[in-house]
Amino acid sequence: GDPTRLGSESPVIVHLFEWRWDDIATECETHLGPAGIDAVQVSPPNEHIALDGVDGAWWARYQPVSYALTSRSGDRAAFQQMIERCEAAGVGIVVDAVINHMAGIGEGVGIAGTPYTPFHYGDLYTRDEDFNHCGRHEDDQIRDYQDRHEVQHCHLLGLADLATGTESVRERIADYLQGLLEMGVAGFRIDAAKHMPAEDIGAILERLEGNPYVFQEVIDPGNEPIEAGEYLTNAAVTEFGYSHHLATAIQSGDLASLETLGQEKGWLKSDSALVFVDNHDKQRGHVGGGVLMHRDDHYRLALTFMLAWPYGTPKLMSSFTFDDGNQGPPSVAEEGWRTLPVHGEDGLGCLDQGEVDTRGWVCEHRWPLVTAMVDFRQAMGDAPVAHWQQAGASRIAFARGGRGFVALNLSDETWQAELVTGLPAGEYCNLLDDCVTRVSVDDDGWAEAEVARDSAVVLNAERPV
Ligand code: AAO
Repeated sequence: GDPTRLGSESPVIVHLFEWRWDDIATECETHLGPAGIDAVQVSPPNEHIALDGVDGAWWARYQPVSYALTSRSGDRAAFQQMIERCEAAGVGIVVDAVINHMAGIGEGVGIAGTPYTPFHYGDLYTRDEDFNHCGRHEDDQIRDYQDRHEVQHCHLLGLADLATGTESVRERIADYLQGLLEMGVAGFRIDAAKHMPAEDIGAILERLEGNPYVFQEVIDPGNEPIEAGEYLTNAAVTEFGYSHHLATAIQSGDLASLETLGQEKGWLKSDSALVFVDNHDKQRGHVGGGVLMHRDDHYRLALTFMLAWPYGTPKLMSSFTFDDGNQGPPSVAEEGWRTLPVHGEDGLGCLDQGEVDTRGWVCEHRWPLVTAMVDFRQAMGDAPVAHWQQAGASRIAFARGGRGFVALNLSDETWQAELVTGLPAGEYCNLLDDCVTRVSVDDDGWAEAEVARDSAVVLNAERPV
C-alpha cells in the first residue's frame, strides 16, 4: 500500500468515474499529466451486465460477467492504448477490481456476449463450489453487518459471492489482475474488500508479480466486528471517517475541530489511508450520505483543506451530473447507452463550474483551485503542520513546516488577521487567485492576511511575487 509507488512523494489520484478509455488517454496528455496528477482510478474494465436491462445505470459496472476487457468504457485495445498514453504522460492507471462477486443472481448475457445463469458465468466460473452459500436467512443475503460470517460469506446486495477462500477462485482472480499488470496498470482499488476475509485478499495479492499500489474499500463505521485495520497487512485501506469528519466540521462551521484530523483513535496511519471528500457511492447516497460533493456550498473549501492537510493519499472525484442516484453517465439510450465522450467531435467537454443543472461531465479535477492545490500538496512533501491558529471556530490557519501556509475562512465576512506563517520574509502570491491577493511576510514570519469569505489564502515559499 505504499503510495509513493504511484510516482511522487505525495501522490494524488483522480477518479474519472465512467469515462471512456480514449477520453482518459487524451485527458492524461492534456490535463492530468501537465497538472502533476499521479494516477487515475478508472471504472471496472471487465465485462459487466448489459445496460439495457438496467436503463444504463452506472452500477452495471459492479456486476461482472467475465474478465474479458470489454466494458462500457471501451474494448481491450482502447484500454491498452490508454495505459500507454497515460504512462507516457506520467499518469498511472488504477483499476477498480470487482473481485468479491459476480453479477446479481439471475440470468442474461453480458456486454461482450458472455451468457450467465445463477452461479455459472461463461467458462470462467462454472461450479457451485466457486460461490459461497452462507446458509443464512433462506436467501443467503447479507442483512446483519454485526455478523462477520454473514458479511464475508453471504451475497452482498444479491450479487453472487465468490468463494475467495478456494484455490481455484483465487487463481482465476489473480490471473485477471496479473493480466492487467502485464498490460501496465499501476494499481488496484479492491471493491467490497470488507466482504472478503483479509486473508483471502492477501492470498490473491501474494500471487501477483509486480509492484502495484493497492487500496481496499472497507467501510468501517467503528461499530462493526470487521475493522479496517485487519486489512493493513495486505495494502492501504479507505478511511471513510475522513469524509464524514470533514463534512461535519464544514457543515457545522467548526473548522477548529480539524486540528487533529487523522489522529483520531482507531484511524489508519497516514501512509495506509486512502481519503476523499466524496466518492461515487457517497455523492449519490448509495451508502448513506453525509459528505460534500460538487453541488454543495463549501465543497471547494473541503478540497482545499484535504489537499493542504498531510494525512492520507487523496482521491479526487470527477463526476457527471445526475438527478437520480441510479442514472448513468451522459449517453445515448437509442445507441445501446453509448457513453457520450468528453473529447473529440461529438465530445461534450466539461461543464462550467457551478453549471449543475445541465447533463454532462463536471470535471472537478480541472478546476483551477484543484490544479493549484495539487501543485501545493506536492511542493509541501512531508513538511509537517505547524503554527495552528484559529479565530473562532470558522477561521483557521496553519503552516506546512516553513514551506507553505494556508488560511481558511468559512465565515460570511472577510477575515483580516495577523498570522504566523513560518515562511521566510518576502512577498507571496495567493495561489488560489492568480496572485490577485499578495501577502507580505515580515522578518519574524508574521503577515497581515486578508482572507475573503468562503475562501482561502494559500502560500508556497517557492512562489514569491
Ligand atoms: C444494484 C442495485 C441493488 C441490487 C443489486 C444486484 O442497486 O438494489 O440488489 O444491484 O442486482 C454498486 C451500487 C449498488 C449496486 C451494485 C451492483 O452501489 O447499488 O446494486 O453496484 O450493481 C456495502 C459494501 C460496500 C459497497 C456498498 C455499496 O460494504 O463495499 O455496500 N460499495 C462497493 C462499491 C459500490 C458497488 C459495490 C461495492 C458492489 O463502491 O459502488 O455497488 O460491487 C453500511 C455498511 C457498509 C455497506 C452499506 C450499504 O454502511 O457498513 O459496509 O456498504 O451499509 O448498505 C452510514 C454508515 C455506514 C453504513 C451506511 C448505510 O453511512 O456510516 O457504515 O450508513 O447504512
